Amino acid sequence: MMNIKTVPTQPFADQKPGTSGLRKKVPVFQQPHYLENFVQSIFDSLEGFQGQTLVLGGDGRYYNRQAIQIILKMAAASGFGRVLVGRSGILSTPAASCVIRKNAAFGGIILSASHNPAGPNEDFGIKYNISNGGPAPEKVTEAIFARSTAIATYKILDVADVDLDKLGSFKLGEMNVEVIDAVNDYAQLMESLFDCDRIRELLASGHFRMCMDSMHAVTGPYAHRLFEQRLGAPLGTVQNGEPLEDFGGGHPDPNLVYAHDLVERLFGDNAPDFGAASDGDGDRNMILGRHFFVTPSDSLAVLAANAKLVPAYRDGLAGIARSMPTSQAADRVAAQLGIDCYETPTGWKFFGNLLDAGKATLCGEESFGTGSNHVREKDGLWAVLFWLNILSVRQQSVEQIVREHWQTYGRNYYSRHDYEGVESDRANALVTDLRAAMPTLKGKQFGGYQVDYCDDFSYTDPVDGSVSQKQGIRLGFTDGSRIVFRLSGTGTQGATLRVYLESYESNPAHHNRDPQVALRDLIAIAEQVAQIRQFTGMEQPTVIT
Ligand code: VG1
Ligand code: CO
Repeated sequence: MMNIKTVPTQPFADQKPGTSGLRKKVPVFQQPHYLENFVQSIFDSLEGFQGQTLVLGGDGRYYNRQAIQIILKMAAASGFGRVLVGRSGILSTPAASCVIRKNAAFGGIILSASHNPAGPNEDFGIKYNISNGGPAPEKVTEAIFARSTAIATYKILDVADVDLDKLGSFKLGEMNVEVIDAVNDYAQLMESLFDCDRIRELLASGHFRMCMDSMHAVTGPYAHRLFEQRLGAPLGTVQNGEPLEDFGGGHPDPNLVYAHDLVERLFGDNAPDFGAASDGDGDRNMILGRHFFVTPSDSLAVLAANAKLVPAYRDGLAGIARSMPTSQAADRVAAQLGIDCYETPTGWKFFGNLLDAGKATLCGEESFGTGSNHVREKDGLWAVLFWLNILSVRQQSVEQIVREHWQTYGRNYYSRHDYEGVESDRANALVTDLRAAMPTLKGKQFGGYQVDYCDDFSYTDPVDGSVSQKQGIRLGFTDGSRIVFRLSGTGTQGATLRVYLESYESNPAHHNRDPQVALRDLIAIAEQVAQIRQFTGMEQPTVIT
């Protein structure tokens, strides 16, 4: 006899998903009914899942296990036929996408706040992915939010917690739960895409040294299995490979600021040839060569230009897609290849339709995210393997490959300046003022730069025609340089202002500049136009990438 409880509840007003799901501090999620309300709102906005499969897993952060117990009991009460859950509740974001696709699941719930710090007073997050394995499109997230503002009850099975640490299946009410190996399907997929023999030769050669920093987040088990067990890299190649509930107290955001241990090694004496890091949930990546940093925007362009070296992309790319603030380096490769380049709003959910429709093969964001049509999420370890595949074929250093790329296509100098923890009112006031100034900026001269256009980016999805407005204020100059302003949609405290800066340099004699120097004039223009210091009360950005 199934014991389904119907629990009365009241709406919470703050369950609007952001760029990538709902993210809040753990104590917010721990409030009675908070998580349950959101999960029931997801289920209530879906149709036709009775008897179907749900995939469930997370990045292993604090509250992951408790949340999974709750969601399992709610899925059983709502009539799912089967839940595939990663052992110990672990699935990286790209692995969850892979498992959804491979098992033709109805959808998936991913528990993650990505790179945001984890722990009892840090961040937690939840998002829903649809049957293509990708983040729910805005239409769905809006329906979930609408439902969350009206919810009155949720259903949950009244049973004891289940054991998630043993592989195998069991019944929860009438629903099957299968505890699966979190790595298998994903590792198989990776091995089907790349030239593993060559990568193995490279890694086992003894001439090439690699260092992978999993930052005590979810990719540890994946990286150990792939690099050390399957591809022959020496033990110790993966560092910080044990996922911890608080990520070891760190901030698993793979960039020059937060991945400092790795950066020190790659820029130190006797540095390895190749370094990489991934984020909390495994969808981001940072690529380093010896004494060399690859900008994510450049990484996308280099992957695209070298895609034919990888078995999965040997027949060429259908197209490339990048988020609007991402540099235009990939556009130049697309032009050369004679393929389309799409410009989407920030967030991976906007790539799904392009990938499904076969319009794009590779996608990327400036925020250390790259991916392809192999899943419907950005994929950190995929990008690392892609680079290894290129390195193994070209037998050049990371730096040589990027420098040659710049010689061929020119260099897009790029940087993002983040102002974190700004008071929300002040950040909103900055944006309001900037919007008001927009009409006066076109044609204006700032030193050597003339404003070509100024707008608030609006995107019309070429597949389903849906429109997303106000996706970032763009200031484009006649020489192709750009400044973009937008507010983050993933933070949990105050507001984060992001300022994206880009300029183009065709002359190889000028490819050696520090981006902060090359972009100095644009940085000053951004300040002049948006009065960043005055509005934020900050003298400089909190993070520069
Ligand atoms: C940020 C990035 C965006 C990325 C998103 C989710 O969003 O800028 O490119 O898709 O995080 O990535 P925002 O709204 O804070 O700028 V993850 O790895 O945090 O899931
Ligand atoms: Co992430």
